[in-house]
Amino acid sequence: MAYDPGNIFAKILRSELPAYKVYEDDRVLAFLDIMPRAAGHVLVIPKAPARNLLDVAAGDLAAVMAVAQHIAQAQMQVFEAEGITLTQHNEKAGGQEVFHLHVHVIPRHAGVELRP
Ligand code: D5M
Repeated sequence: MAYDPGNIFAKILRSELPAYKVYEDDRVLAFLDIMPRAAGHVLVIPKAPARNLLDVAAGDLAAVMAVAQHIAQAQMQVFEAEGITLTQHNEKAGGQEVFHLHVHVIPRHAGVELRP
């Protein structure tokens, strides 16, 4: 499937929409999810266009995952998390709603279910 530059995260990357940024480098942006499933829920995206896991360049995927690891390590401290959940959806049938690759990084606490 083709990449649509009109997607919400592409607009965030072009500063056409606001986001609460928590990390940025030349290849990756991380920001708070607007519908957090737990406090501190972060999305990590490549700056280069990629619809999802199925078309992302390997180097961009590696950069996204390296940042996801750093975010997770920070969440363990900042939110006193007891665990971290990563989720990542691909295509509508896979649960994807925004068609720019993103990895959800979600702090977890024992016995606390994720919000719907
Ligand atoms: O998840 C898409 C995620 O994107 C979902 O958790 C809400 C989030 N979202 C949607 N719009 C925004 C904006 N404007 N800022 C931050 N987060 C946003 P998916 O994996 O595609 O189902």
